[in-house]
Amino acid sequence: MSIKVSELIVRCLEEEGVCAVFGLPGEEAEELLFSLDQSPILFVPCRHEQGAAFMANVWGRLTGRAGVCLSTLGPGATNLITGIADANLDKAPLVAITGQASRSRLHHESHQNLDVVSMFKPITKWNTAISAPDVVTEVVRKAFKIAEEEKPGATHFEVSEDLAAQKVPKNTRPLPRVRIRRPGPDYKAVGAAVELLKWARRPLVLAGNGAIRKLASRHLTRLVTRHDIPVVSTFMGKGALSDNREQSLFSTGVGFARDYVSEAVDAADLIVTVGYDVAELSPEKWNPKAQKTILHIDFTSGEVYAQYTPEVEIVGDISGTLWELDRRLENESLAFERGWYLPVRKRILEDIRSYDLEEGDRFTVPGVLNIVREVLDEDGVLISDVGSHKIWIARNFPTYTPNGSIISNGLASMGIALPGGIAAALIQPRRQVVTAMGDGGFLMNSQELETARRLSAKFTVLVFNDDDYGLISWKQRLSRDRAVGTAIRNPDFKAYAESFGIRGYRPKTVSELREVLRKVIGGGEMSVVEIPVDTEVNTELILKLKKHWGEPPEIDLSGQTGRL
Ligand SMILES: Cc1ncc(C[n+]2csc(CCOP(=O)(O)OP(=O)(O)O)c2C)c(N)n1
Repeated sequence: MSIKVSELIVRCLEEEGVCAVFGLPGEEAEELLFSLDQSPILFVPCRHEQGAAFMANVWGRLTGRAGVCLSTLGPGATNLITGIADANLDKAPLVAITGQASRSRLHHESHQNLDVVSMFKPITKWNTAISAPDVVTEVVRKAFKIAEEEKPGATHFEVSEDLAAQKVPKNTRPLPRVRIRRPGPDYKAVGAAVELLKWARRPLVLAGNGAIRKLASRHLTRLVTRHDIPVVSTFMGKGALSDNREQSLFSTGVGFARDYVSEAVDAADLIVTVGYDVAELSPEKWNPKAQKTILHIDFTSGEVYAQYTPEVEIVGDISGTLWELDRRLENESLAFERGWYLPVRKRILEDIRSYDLEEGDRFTVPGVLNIVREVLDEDGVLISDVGSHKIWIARNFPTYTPNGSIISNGLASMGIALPGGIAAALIQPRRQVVTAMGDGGFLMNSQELETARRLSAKFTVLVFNDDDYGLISWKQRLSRDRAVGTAIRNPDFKAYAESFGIRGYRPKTVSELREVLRKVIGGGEMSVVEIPVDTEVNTELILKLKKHWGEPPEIDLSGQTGRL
Protein backbone atom coordinates (compact mmCIF):
# COMPACT_ATOMS: atom_id res chain seq x y z
CA MET A 1 0.00 0.00 0.00
CA SER A 2 1.30 3.43 -0.89
CA ILE A 3 0.44 7.13 -0.91
CA LYS A 4 1.63 9.95 -3.14
CA VAL A 5 4.49 12.23 -2.14
CA SER A 6 2.02 15.14 -2.17
CA GLU A 7 -0.11 13.31 0.41
CA LEU A 8 2.94 12.72 2.56
CA ILE A 9 3.83 16.43 2.37
CA VAL A 10 0.34 17.32 3.55
CA ARG A 11 0.60 14.74 6.32
CA CYS A 12 3.84 16.45 7.40
CA LEU A 13 2.12 19.85 7.35
CA GLU A 14 -0.59 18.45 9.59
CA GLU A 15 2.08 17.15 11.97
CA GLU A 16 3.53 20.68 12.08
CA GLY A 17 0.12 21.95 13.23
CA VAL A 18 -0.56 23.91 10.04
CA CYS A 19 -4.20 24.91 9.74
CA ALA A 20 -4.13 27.19 6.70
CA VAL A 21 -2.10 27.44 3.51
CA PHE A 22 -2.36 30.68 1.54
CA GLY A 23 -1.69 30.46 -2.15
CA LEU A 24 -2.57 30.45 -5.78
CA PRO A 25 -2.97 27.37 -7.96
CA GLY A 26 -0.97 26.35 -11.01
CA GLU A 27 -0.71 23.16 -13.02
CA GLU A 28 2.53 22.14 -11.34
CA ALA A 29 0.92 22.43 -7.89
CA GLU A 30 -2.05 20.25 -8.82
CA GLU A 31 -1.09 17.17 -6.81
CA LEU A 32 -0.48 19.28 -3.71
CA LEU A 33 -3.84 21.05 -4.06
CA PHE A 34 -5.73 17.77 -4.37
CA SER A 35 -3.90 16.33 -1.38
CA LEU A 36 -4.67 19.45 0.65
CA ASP A 37 -8.30 19.03 -0.33
CA GLN A 38 -8.30 15.66 1.50
CA SER A 39 -6.95 17.28 4.65
CA PRO A 40 -8.45 19.44 7.44
CA ILE A 41 -5.93 22.13 6.43
CA LEU A 42 -7.72 25.07 4.82
CA PHE A 43 -6.30 26.11 1.46
CA VAL A 44 -7.01 29.81 0.94
CA PRO A 45 -6.93 30.80 -2.73
CA CYS A 46 -5.58 34.36 -2.88
CA ARG A 47 -5.67 36.92 -5.67
CA HIS A 48 -1.92 37.47 -5.90
CA GLU A 49 0.95 35.34 -4.57
CA GLN A 50 2.34 38.42 -2.83
CA GLY A 51 -0.91 38.67 -0.87
CA ALA A 52 -0.59 34.98 0.07
CA ALA A 53 3.00 35.46 1.28
CA PHE A 54 2.03 38.51 3.36
CA MET A 55 -0.81 36.51 4.94
CA ALA A 56 1.62 33.73 5.87
CA ASN A 57 4.07 36.35 7.12
CA VAL A 58 1.62 38.04 9.51
CA TRP A 59 0.26 34.64 10.55
CA GLY A 60 3.79 33.71 11.58
CA ARG A 61 4.33 36.96 13.40
CA LEU A 62 1.11 36.62 15.40
CA THR A 63 1.46 32.96 16.30
CA GLY A 64 5.22 32.30 16.43
CA ARG A 65 4.49 29.25 14.24
CA ALA A 66 5.40 29.35 10.56
CA GLY A 67 2.72 30.66 8.24
CA VAL A 68 2.59 28.72 4.99
CA CYS A 69 2.21 29.98 1.42
CA LEU A 70 2.10 28.04 -1.81
CA SER A 71 2.54 28.89 -5.46
CA THR A 72 3.24 27.32 -8.77
CA LEU A 73 6.60 27.53 -10.54
CA GLY A 74 8.01 30.51 -12.49
CA PRO A 75 5.68 33.52 -12.32
CA GLY A 76 3.92 32.23 -9.20
CA ALA A 77 7.26 31.96 -7.43
CA THR A 78 8.48 35.39 -8.60
CA ASN A 79 5.26 36.89 -7.27
CA LEU A 80 5.90 35.38 -3.84
CA ILE A 81 9.28 37.05 -3.50
CA THR A 82 8.39 40.33 -1.76
CA GLY A 83 6.29 38.67 0.93
CA ILE A 84 8.96 36.02 1.60
CA ALA A 85 11.76 38.60 1.73
CA ASP A 86 9.69 40.71 4.08
CA ALA A 87 9.22 37.76 6.45
CA ASN A 88 12.92 36.99 6.33
CA LEU A 89 14.11 40.49 7.12
CA ASP A 90 11.30 41.07 9.64
CA LYS A 91 12.04 37.80 11.46
CA ALA A 92 8.61 36.30 10.83
CA PRO A 93 8.51 32.49 10.58
CA LEU A 94 7.25 31.46 7.13
CA VAL A 95 7.46 28.34 4.99
CA ALA A 96 6.99 28.75 1.23
CA ILE A 97 6.17 25.81 -1.01
CA THR A 98 6.45 26.06 -4.77
CA GLY A 99 5.56 23.59 -7.47
CA GLN A 100 8.08 22.90 -10.20
CA ALA A 101 8.16 21.35 -13.66
CA SER A 102 9.00 17.67 -13.97
CA ARG A 103 12.66 16.94 -13.32
CA SER A 104 12.99 15.59 -16.89
CA ARG A 105 12.77 19.13 -18.30
CA LEU A 106 14.67 21.18 -15.73
CA HIS A 107 18.04 20.80 -17.47
CA HIS A 108 16.94 22.74 -20.56
CA GLU A 109 15.06 25.95 -21.28
CA SER A 110 11.38 25.15 -20.96
CA HIS A 111 8.00 26.73 -20.33
CA GLN A 112 7.89 28.80 -17.08
CA ASN A 113 11.03 27.12 -15.86
CA LEU A 114 13.10 29.32 -13.55
CA ASP A 115 15.75 28.28 -11.07
CA VAL A 116 13.54 29.13 -8.08
CA VAL A 117 15.87 27.64 -5.48
CA SER A 118 18.70 29.95 -6.59
CA MET A 119 16.28 32.86 -6.83
CA PHE A 120 15.06 32.36 -3.25
CA LYS A 121 18.51 31.77 -1.78
CA PRO A 122 19.20 35.37 -0.69
CA ILE A 123 15.70 35.85 0.76
CA THR A 124 15.46 32.72 2.89
CA LYS A 125 17.28 31.22 5.86
CA TRP A 126 17.31 27.88 4.06
CA ASN A 127 15.76 26.37 0.95
CA THR A 128 15.94 23.31 -1.25
CA ALA A 129 14.25 21.27 -3.93
CA ILE A 130 12.95 17.92 -2.70
CA SER A 131 15.22 15.52 -4.54
CA ALA A 132 13.56 12.17 -3.83
CA PRO A 133 10.48 10.73 -2.09
CA ASP A 134 12.42 9.37 0.85
CA VAL A 135 13.69 12.80 1.96
CA VAL A 136 10.25 14.45 2.15
CA THR A 137 9.79 14.08 5.89
CA GLU A 138 13.25 15.49 6.58
CA VAL A 139 12.84 18.44 4.24
CA VAL A 140 9.48 19.50 5.67
CA ARG A 141 10.64 19.15 9.29
CA LYS A 142 13.81 21.06 8.54
CA ALA A 143 11.90 23.86 6.80
CA PHE A 144 9.69 24.39 9.86
CA LYS A 145 12.48 23.95 12.37
CA ILE A 146 14.69 26.56 10.75
CA ALA A 147 11.86 29.00 10.02
CA GLU A 148 10.72 28.94 13.65
CA GLU A 149 14.00 28.84 15.56
CA GLU A 150 15.55 32.11 16.71
CA LYS A 151 15.90 34.31 14.86
CA PRO A 152 12.90 33.24 12.83
CA GLY A 153 12.55 33.86 9.12
CA ALA A 154 11.59 32.33 5.81
CA THR A 155 12.38 28.88 4.39
CA HIS A 156 11.29 27.26 1.15
CA PHE A 157 11.04 23.91 -0.54
CA GLU A 158 10.23 23.08 -4.11
CA VAL A 159 8.26 20.07 -5.30
CA SER A 160 8.50 18.92 -8.91
CA GLU A 161 5.20 17.72 -10.33
CA ASP A 162 6.54 14.27 -11.25
CA LEU A 163 7.95 13.85 -7.75
CA ALA A 164 4.64 14.93 -6.17
CA ALA A 165 2.90 12.06 -7.96
CA GLN A 166 5.48 9.43 -6.97
CA LYS A 167 4.61 6.82 -4.38
CA VAL A 168 5.90 6.23 -0.88
CA PRO A 169 4.86 3.45 1.54
CA LYS A 170 1.54 4.28 3.17
CA ASN A 171 2.98 3.89 6.65
CA THR A 172 5.65 6.60 6.15
CA ARG A 173 5.39 8.82 9.22
CA PRO A 174 6.22 12.54 9.41
CA LEU A 175 9.10 13.40 11.70
CA PRO A 176 7.76 14.68 15.00
CA ARG A 177 8.21 18.23 16.25
CA VAL A 178 10.70 18.28 19.08
CA ARG A 179 10.62 20.96 21.74
CA ILE A 180 14.06 22.50 21.96
CA ARG A 181 15.18 24.50 24.97
CA ARG A 182 17.03 27.61 23.90
CA PRO A 183 20.41 28.01 25.59
CA GLY A 184 20.43 30.16 28.69
CA PRO A 185 22.82 33.05 29.28
CA ASP A 186 26.45 32.50 30.13
CA TYR A 187 26.98 33.21 33.85
CA LYS A 188 30.17 35.20 33.28
CA ALA A 189 28.42 37.43 30.75
CA VAL A 190 25.56 37.97 33.22
CA GLY A 191 28.11 38.82 35.89
CA ALA A 192 29.73 41.41 33.62
CA ALA A 193 26.31 42.85 32.82
CA VAL A 194 25.53 43.17 36.54
CA GLU A 195 28.79 45.13 37.01
CA LEU A 196 27.77 47.46 34.16
CA LEU A 197 24.37 47.98 35.70
CA LYS A 198 25.94 48.70 39.09
CA TRP A 199 28.06 51.36 37.43
CA ALA A 200 25.13 52.97 35.56
CA ARG A 201 23.04 55.85 36.85
CA ARG A 202 20.69 56.24 33.92
CA PRO A 203 20.28 52.94 32.06
CA LEU A 204 17.74 52.82 29.22
CA VAL A 205 16.38 49.77 27.41
CA LEU A 206 16.07 49.75 23.63
CA ALA A 207 13.54 46.98 22.95
CA GLY A 208 13.55 45.53 19.44
CA ASN A 209 11.45 42.93 17.66
CA GLY A 210 13.06 40.11 19.69
CA ALA A 211 11.58 41.60 22.86
CA ILE A 212 8.06 40.68 21.82
CA ARG A 213 8.85 37.02 21.08
CA LYS A 214 8.98 34.00 23.37
CA LEU A 215 7.55 35.63 26.50
CA ALA A 216 10.40 38.15 26.64
CA SER A 217 7.94 40.98 27.18
CA ARG A 218 6.73 39.54 30.51
CA HIS A 219 10.26 39.31 31.90
CA LEU A 220 11.21 42.70 30.50
CA THR A 221 8.20 44.30 32.20
CA ARG A 222 9.12 42.81 35.56
CA LEU A 223 12.76 43.89 35.32
CA VAL A 224 12.18 47.48 34.22
CA THR A 225 9.27 48.23 36.51
CA ARG A 226 11.07 46.80 39.53
CA HIS A 227 14.22 48.81 38.85
CA ASP A 228 12.56 51.82 37.22
CA ILE A 229 14.39 51.61 33.89
CA PRO A 230 12.85 53.47 30.92
CA VAL A 231 12.17 51.58 27.70
CA VAL A 232 12.21 52.88 24.15
CA SER A 233 10.94 50.42 21.57
CA THR A 234 11.75 50.11 17.91
CA PHE A 235 8.76 50.13 15.57
CA MET A 236 8.51 46.35 15.74
CA GLY A 237 9.20 46.22 19.45
CA LYS A 238 6.09 48.23 20.26
CA GLY A 239 4.12 46.70 23.09
CA ALA A 240 7.14 44.88 24.58
CA LEU A 241 6.43 47.14 27.53
CA SER A 242 2.88 48.47 27.64
CA ASP A 243 2.74 52.19 26.85
CA ASN A 244 0.51 52.48 29.93
CA ARG A 245 3.58 51.85 32.10
CA GLU A 246 5.33 54.88 33.45
CA GLN A 247 8.67 53.54 32.18
CA SER A 248 7.54 53.49 28.55
CA LEU A 249 9.01 56.22 26.36
CA PHE A 250 7.11 54.93 23.34
CA SER A 251 9.09 54.28 20.17
CA THR A 252 12.28 55.53 18.60
CA GLY A 253 10.25 58.27 16.88
CA VAL A 254 10.37 59.74 13.40
CA GLY A 255 13.71 58.16 12.55
CA PHE A 256 14.79 60.66 9.90
CA ALA A 257 14.76 63.54 12.43
CA ARG A 258 15.70 63.65 16.08
CA ASP A 259 12.51 63.20 18.06
CA TYR A 260 11.60 64.04 21.67
CA VAL A 261 12.65 60.59 22.76
CA SER A 262 16.23 61.31 21.64
CA GLU A 263 16.59 63.45 24.75
CA ALA A 264 16.33 60.38 26.97
CA VAL A 265 18.62 58.33 24.71
CA ASP A 266 21.19 61.15 24.85
CA ALA A 267 20.96 61.39 28.63
CA ALA A 268 21.24 57.65 29.25
CA ASP A 269 24.64 56.40 30.32
CA LEU A 270 23.95 52.76 29.46
CA ILE A 271 21.86 51.46 26.57
CA VAL A 272 20.58 47.95 27.19
CA THR A 273 19.46 46.54 23.86
CA VAL A 274 16.93 43.72 24.12
CA GLY A 275 16.21 41.76 20.94
CA TYR A 276 17.42 44.75 18.94
CA ASP A 277 17.49 44.13 15.22
CA VAL A 278 19.71 46.41 13.15
CA ALA A 279 17.61 45.62 10.05
CA GLU A 280 14.99 47.82 11.68
CA LEU A 281 17.06 50.74 12.82
CA SER A 282 20.70 51.44 12.23
CA PRO A 283 22.76 52.18 15.36
CA GLU A 284 24.02 55.25 13.49
CA LYS A 285 20.60 56.77 14.22
CA TRP A 286 20.86 56.62 18.00
CA ASN A 287 24.61 56.37 18.52
CA PRO A 288 26.09 58.57 15.77
CA LYS A 289 29.27 59.35 17.68
CA ALA A 290 29.75 55.75 18.78
CA GLN A 291 30.13 56.91 22.37
CA LYS A 292 27.35 54.97 24.06
CA THR A 293 28.08 52.20 26.52
CA ILE A 294 26.01 49.24 25.33
CA LEU A 295 24.81 46.00 26.91
CA HIS A 296 23.54 43.62 24.23
CA ILE A 297 20.90 41.02 25.11
CA ASP A 298 19.68 38.84 22.26
CA PHE A 299 19.28 35.32 20.96
CA THR A 300 22.34 35.91 18.78
CA SER A 301 25.45 38.05 19.01
CA GLY A 302 25.31 41.62 17.76
CA GLU A 303 25.87 42.70 14.16
CA VAL A 304 29.12 44.55 13.61
CA TYR A 305 28.77 48.31 13.20
CA ALA A 306 31.25 51.00 14.14
CA GLN A 307 28.39 52.49 16.18
CA TYR A 308 27.53 49.17 17.80
CA THR A 309 30.37 47.82 19.88
CA PRO A 310 28.74 46.53 23.09
CA GLU A 311 30.73 46.41 26.31
CA VAL A 312 29.02 43.13 27.14
CA GLU A 313 26.97 40.76 24.99
CA ILE A 314 24.66 38.22 26.59
CA VAL A 315 23.74 35.71 23.93
CA GLY A 316 20.97 33.27 24.76
CA ASP A 317 17.27 33.09 25.37
CA ILE A 318 16.09 36.66 26.03
CA SER A 319 13.45 35.70 28.61
CA GLY A 320 15.98 33.56 30.44
CA THR A 321 18.53 36.36 30.43
CA LEU A 322 16.06 38.96 31.72
CA TRP A 323 14.88 36.58 34.41
CA GLU A 324 18.44 35.83 35.46
CA LEU A 325 19.40 39.50 35.51
CA ASP A 326 16.36 40.33 37.60
CA ARG A 327 17.30 37.60 40.08
CA ARG A 328 20.94 38.69 40.25
CA LEU A 329 20.06 42.35 40.72
CA GLU A 330 17.81 41.60 43.69
CA ASN A 331 20.71 41.61 46.14
CA GLU A 332 22.82 44.30 44.50
CA SER A 333 22.84 47.92 45.49
CA LEU A 334 22.02 49.89 42.38
CA ALA A 335 22.44 53.62 42.01
CA PHE A 336 19.83 54.31 39.33
CA GLU A 337 18.34 57.78 39.37
CA ARG A 338 14.63 57.32 39.77
CA GLY A 339 12.21 58.90 37.30
CA TRP A 340 14.87 60.88 35.41
CA TYR A 341 13.10 60.16 32.13
CA LEU A 342 9.63 61.27 33.22
CA PRO A 343 9.76 64.77 31.67
CA VAL A 344 10.43 63.10 28.30
CA ARG A 345 7.46 60.78 28.74
CA LYS A 346 5.29 63.76 29.70
CA ARG A 347 6.35 65.64 26.55
CA ILE A 348 5.62 62.62 24.34
CA LEU A 349 2.18 62.14 25.89
CA GLU A 350 1.34 65.84 25.55
CA ASP A 351 2.52 65.79 21.97
CA ILE A 352 0.24 62.84 21.11
CA ARG A 353 -2.73 64.60 22.74
CA SER A 354 -1.96 67.81 20.82
CA TYR A 355 -3.15 66.07 17.66
CA ASP A 356 -6.68 65.45 18.99
CA LEU A 357 -9.17 66.50 16.33
CA GLU A 358 -11.87 69.03 17.05
CA GLU A 359 -15.08 69.49 15.11
CA GLY A 360 -14.29 71.47 11.96
CA ASP A 361 -10.67 70.28 11.76
CA ARG A 362 -9.38 68.61 8.62
CA PHE A 363 -8.40 65.00 9.16
CA THR A 364 -4.77 64.21 9.94
CA VAL A 365 -3.25 60.76 10.42
CA PRO A 366 -2.20 61.36 14.08
CA GLY A 367 -5.60 62.87 14.84
CA VAL A 368 -7.42 59.87 13.38
CA LEU A 369 -5.10 57.50 15.26
CA ASN A 370 -6.16 59.11 18.55
CA ILE A 371 -9.76 58.25 17.77
CA VAL A 372 -8.81 54.71 16.71
CA ARG A 373 -6.98 54.26 20.02
CA GLU A 374 -10.05 55.52 21.89
CA VAL A 375 -12.26 52.96 20.15
CA LEU A 376 -9.96 49.92 19.74
CA ASP A 377 -9.79 47.47 22.65
CA GLU A 378 -6.51 47.47 24.56
CA ASP A 379 -5.75 44.01 23.21
CA GLY A 380 -6.93 44.79 19.69
CA VAL A 381 -4.37 44.90 16.89
CA LEU A 382 -3.50 47.69 14.47
CA ILE A 383 -1.64 46.46 11.40
CA SER A 384 0.25 49.20 9.62
CA ASP A 385 1.26 49.42 6.01
CA VAL A 386 4.37 51.31 4.96
CA GLY A 387 4.38 55.05 4.37
CA SER A 388 4.06 58.30 6.31
CA HIS A 389 1.16 56.79 8.29
CA LYS A 390 3.59 54.12 9.56
CA ILE A 391 5.80 56.79 11.09
CA TRP A 392 2.78 58.23 12.88
CA ILE A 393 1.59 54.82 14.04
CA ALA A 394 5.06 53.98 15.35
CA ARG A 395 5.47 57.35 17.03
CA ASN A 396 1.97 58.12 18.29
CA PHE A 397 -0.09 54.97 18.66
CA PRO A 398 -0.02 53.70 22.24
CA THR A 399 0.36 49.93 22.25
CA TYR A 400 -0.43 47.82 25.27
CA THR A 401 0.48 44.27 24.28
CA PRO A 402 3.22 42.60 22.24
CA ASN A 403 1.91 42.51 18.66
CA GLY A 404 -0.73 45.11 19.58
CA SER A 405 0.58 46.92 16.54
CA ILE A 406 2.22 45.16 13.65
CA ILE A 407 4.65 47.07 11.50
CA SER A 408 6.94 45.83 8.76
CA ASN A 409 10.22 47.59 9.41
CA GLY A 410 12.90 45.22 8.16
CA LEU A 411 12.11 45.01 4.46
CA ALA A 412 9.40 47.63 5.08
CA SER A 413 7.34 46.64 2.09
CA MET A 414 4.18 48.44 1.11
CA GLY A 415 1.12 46.25 0.65
CA ILE A 416 1.39 44.08 3.75
CA ALA A 417 -1.43 45.50 5.85
CA LEU A 418 -4.54 44.34 4.03
CA PRO A 419 -3.39 40.72 3.55
CA GLY A 420 -2.06 40.86 7.12
CA GLY A 421 -5.54 41.82 8.32
CA ILE A 422 -6.98 38.72 6.65
CA ALA A 423 -4.47 36.48 8.46
CA ALA A 424 -5.16 38.21 11.80
CA ALA A 425 -8.93 37.96 11.39
CA LEU A 426 -8.65 34.24 10.52
CA ILE A 427 -6.46 33.32 13.48
CA GLN A 428 -8.05 35.55 16.08
CA PRO A 429 -11.65 36.05 14.96
CA ARG A 430 -12.70 37.50 18.30
CA ARG A 431 -9.92 40.07 18.41
CA GLN A 432 -10.56 43.57 17.05
CA VAL A 433 -8.41 43.99 13.96
CA VAL A 434 -7.77 47.32 12.24
CA THR A 435 -5.48 47.75 9.24
CA ALA A 436 -4.18 51.17 8.23
CA MET A 437 -2.65 52.09 4.91
CA GLY A 438 -2.03 54.87 2.46
CA ASP A 439 -3.76 55.11 -0.89
CA GLY A 440 -0.54 53.76 -2.47
CA GLY A 441 -0.23 50.65 -0.29
CA PHE A 442 -3.97 49.93 -0.43
CA LEU A 443 -4.04 49.65 -4.21
CA MET A 444 -0.94 47.45 -4.18
CA ASN A 445 -2.91 44.55 -2.70
CA SER A 446 -6.54 45.69 -2.68
CA GLN A 447 -7.42 42.67 -4.84
CA GLU A 448 -7.33 40.71 -1.56
CA LEU A 449 -10.59 42.41 -0.57
CA GLU A 450 -12.17 39.62 -2.58
CA THR A 451 -10.30 37.00 -0.52
CA ALA A 452 -11.44 38.73 2.67
CA ARG A 453 -15.03 38.81 1.50
CA ARG A 454 -14.96 35.16 0.42
CA LEU A 455 -13.57 34.11 3.81
CA SER A 456 -16.07 36.32 5.65
CA ALA A 457 -13.10 37.92 7.40
CA LYS A 458 -14.18 40.75 9.66
CA PHE A 459 -11.85 43.66 10.14
CA THR A 460 -11.53 47.34 9.41
CA VAL A 461 -9.49 48.81 6.57
CA LEU A 462 -8.52 52.46 7.01
CA VAL A 463 -7.24 54.14 3.85
CA PHE A 464 -5.50 57.45 4.44
CA ASN A 465 -5.96 59.22 1.13
CA ASP A 466 -3.61 62.04 0.13
CA ASP A 467 -3.41 61.24 -3.62
CA ASP A 468 0.30 60.83 -3.09
CA TYR A 469 3.12 58.46 -2.19
CA GLY A 470 3.21 60.55 0.94
CA LEU A 471 6.31 59.38 2.80
CA ILE A 472 8.45 59.90 -0.28
CA SER A 473 7.17 63.41 -0.91
CA TRP A 474 7.58 64.19 2.81
CA LYS A 475 11.26 63.26 2.60
CA GLN A 476 11.83 64.87 -0.80
CA ARG A 477 10.38 68.15 0.48
CA LEU A 478 12.71 68.05 3.45
CA SER A 479 15.76 67.64 1.25
CA ARG A 480 14.78 69.59 -1.89
CA ASP A 481 11.70 71.70 -1.03
CA ARG A 482 9.55 69.93 -3.62
CA ALA A 483 8.38 66.47 -4.58
CA VAL A 484 8.60 64.69 -7.90
CA GLY A 485 7.23 61.37 -9.06
CA THR A 486 4.91 60.95 -6.09
CA ALA A 487 1.51 62.35 -7.11
CA ILE A 488 -1.16 59.76 -7.97
CA ARG A 489 -4.91 59.67 -8.51
CA ASN A 490 -7.38 57.30 -7.02
CA PRO A 491 -10.66 55.62 -7.77
CA ASP A 492 -13.70 56.17 -5.58
CA PHE A 493 -12.59 53.92 -2.69
CA LYS A 494 -16.06 53.69 -1.18
CA ALA A 495 -17.59 52.53 -4.45
CA TYR A 496 -14.57 50.27 -5.01
CA ALA A 497 -15.10 48.53 -1.65
CA GLU A 498 -18.79 48.22 -2.33
CA SER A 499 -18.09 46.55 -5.67
CA PHE A 500 -16.57 43.70 -3.61
CA GLY A 501 -19.69 43.57 -1.45
CA ILE A 502 -17.85 45.29 1.42
CA ARG A 503 -19.22 48.28 3.31
CA GLY A 504 -17.48 51.50 2.30
CA TYR A 505 -17.44 54.76 4.25
CA ARG A 506 -16.09 58.24 3.59
CA PRO A 507 -16.75 60.36 6.68
CA LYS A 508 -16.64 64.12 6.22
CA THR A 509 -16.61 65.52 9.73
CA VAL A 510 -14.82 64.59 12.93
CA SER A 511 -18.04 63.53 14.62
CA GLU A 512 -19.00 61.42 11.61
CA LEU A 513 -15.53 59.80 11.63
CA ARG A 514 -15.84 58.96 15.32
CA GLU A 515 -19.30 57.53 14.75
CA VAL A 516 -18.11 55.41 11.81
CA LEU A 517 -15.08 54.08 13.70
CA ARG A 518 -17.21 53.20 16.73
CA LYS A 519 -19.55 51.33 14.45
CA VAL A 520 -17.01 49.43 12.37
CA ILE A 521 -14.17 48.56 14.76
CA GLY A 522 -15.13 45.24 16.26
CA GLY A 523 -18.55 45.69 14.65
CA GLY A 524 -18.63 42.19 13.20
CA GLU A 525 -18.40 43.36 9.60
CA MET A 526 -15.69 43.88 7.03
CA SER A 527 -15.42 47.55 6.14
CA VAL A 528 -13.27 50.05 4.24
CA VAL A 529 -13.09 53.60 5.55
CA GLU A 530 -11.54 56.18 3.25
CA ILE A 531 -10.14 59.13 5.17
CA PRO A 532 -8.89 62.08 3.15
CA VAL A 533 -5.94 63.49 5.06
CA ASP A 534 -4.16 66.80 5.29
CA THR A 535 -0.42 66.15 5.10
CA GLU A 536 0.83 69.55 6.25
CA VAL A 537 1.12 67.98 9.66
CA ASN A 538 4.09 65.95 8.35
CA THR A 539 6.35 68.89 7.59
CA GLU A 540 5.05 70.77 10.62
CA LEU A 541 6.25 67.93 12.80
CA ILE A 542 9.78 68.25 11.47
CA LEU A 543 9.69 72.03 11.92
CA LYS A 544 8.45 71.58 15.48
CA LEU A 545 11.22 69.10 16.24
CA LYS A 546 13.90 71.29 14.68
CA LYS A 547 12.68 74.18 16.82
CA HIS A 548 12.81 71.96 19.88
CA TRP A 549 16.42 71.07 19.10
CA GLY A 550 17.32 74.66 18.21
CA GLU A 551 18.12 73.74 14.60
CA PRO A 552 17.39 76.09 11.64
CA PRO A 553 14.10 75.18 9.84
CA GLU A 554 15.42 75.10 6.22
CA ILE A 555 12.07 73.88 4.95
CA ASP A 556 9.73 75.63 2.54
CA LEU A 557 6.13 74.91 3.51
CA SER A 558 4.62 75.88 0.15
CA GLY A 559 2.94 73.30 -2.08
CA GLN A 560 2.49 70.71 0.64
CA THR A 561 -0.05 68.26 -0.68
CA GLY A 562 0.61 65.95 -3.57
CA ARG A 563 -2.84 66.48 -5.06
CA LEU A 564 -2.93 66.86 -8.83
C1 LIG B 1 6.86 47.68 -2.31
C2 LIG B 1 7.45 49.03 -2.01
N1 LIG B 1 7.64 49.92 -3.00
C3 LIG B 1 8.15 51.15 -2.71
C4 LIG B 1 8.48 51.49 -1.44
C5 LIG B 1 9.07 52.88 -1.12
N2 LIG B 1 8.03 53.63 -0.39
C6 LIG B 1 8.05 53.73 0.95
S1 LIG B 1 6.77 54.58 1.55
C7 LIG B 1 6.18 54.90 0.02
C8 LIG B 1 4.94 55.72 -0.18
C9 LIG B 1 3.74 55.14 0.46
O1 LIG B 1 2.61 55.85 0.01
P1 LIG B 1 1.20 55.52 0.58
O2 LIG B 1 0.94 54.07 0.56
O3 LIG B 1 0.16 56.32 -0.13
O4 LIG B 1 1.29 55.94 2.10
P2 LIG B 1 1.60 57.39 2.71
O5 LIG B 1 3.07 57.57 2.70
O6 LIG B 1 0.90 58.39 1.84
O7 LIG B 1 1.07 57.34 4.11
C10 LIG B 1 6.99 54.32 -0.96
C11 LIG B 1 6.73 54.43 -2.42
C12 LIG B 1 8.29 50.51 -0.43
N3 LIG B 1 8.62 50.71 0.85
N4 LIG B 1 7.73 49.31 -0.74
